Amino acid sequence: MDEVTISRAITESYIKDLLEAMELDVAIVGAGPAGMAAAYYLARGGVKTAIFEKKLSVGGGIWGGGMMFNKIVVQAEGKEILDELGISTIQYQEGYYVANAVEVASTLCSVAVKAGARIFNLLSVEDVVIREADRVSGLVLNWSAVSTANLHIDPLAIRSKIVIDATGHACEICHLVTEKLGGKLRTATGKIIGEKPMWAEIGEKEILGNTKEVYPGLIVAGMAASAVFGSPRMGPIFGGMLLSGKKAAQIAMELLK
Ligand code: 48F
Repeated sequence: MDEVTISRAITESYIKDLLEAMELDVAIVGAGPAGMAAAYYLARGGVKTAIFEKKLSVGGGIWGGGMMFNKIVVQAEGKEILDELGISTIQYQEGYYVANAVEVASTLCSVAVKAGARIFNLLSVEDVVIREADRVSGLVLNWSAVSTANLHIDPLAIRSKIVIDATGHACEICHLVTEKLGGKLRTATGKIIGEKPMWAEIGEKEILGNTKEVYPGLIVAGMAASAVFGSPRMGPIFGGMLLSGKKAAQIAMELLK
């Protein structure tokens, strides 16, 4: 084995992937449950898609379950997605199904990649690209380590027909659009309304209605959708996140037609 050949193999194949991701149909920000579910359904539908995740690991809030008890709960509709992906669940009571958080995170990642989605970890989205009368048309990327080390290094950009904000509670892409661009979101106020305190039932009920194109070229999914539209948080019930990711994929596919 030759060290330089190993290094060339890694460098060339990574650069090839990155070059291919520079022109996407759908760019997803955040590899939590919503982002990975969206990536899976998009890639399965033949859409050229990639996720950009700022952390080392994918999975977002899945791994920790509820308060580090690494189990998650889904309702019947969410269980259908877990069944489809071959993830086992145990019925706790009627309508409450428990899954192993580690199995959920690793399987979601695996099915998305096997379906053809690319996942780039350690890359932070720090801005959006705007074109055609204020349409979100791409992302501005930098290594997460650059901001951690507070280095002054310019980013690179990719183009994408659609962007999905799946950044969770922080709804970072919607913040960029409103604060930096002064853009009006399709919410009651035109701004980010902000997440409400916990109410699992209402939070889960409202998340699908909140999953939509919130600005031209920008779809919001998962907890970001709840935060943007002012719905309650729901805690460690994850069915809504998976269903929201699936719906975001469907909306993106409609918009791409
Ligand atoms: O937080 P996260 O898991 O969002 P989600 O898919 O799911 C929410 C649940 O985990 C949980 C919940 C369930 O009821 O309330 O909180 O909506 O995943 C978001 C991912 O986005 C990444 C972040 O590291 C996380 O993995 N992320 C956030 N901002 C950026 C980003 C950014 N600017 N660039 C790249 N990745």
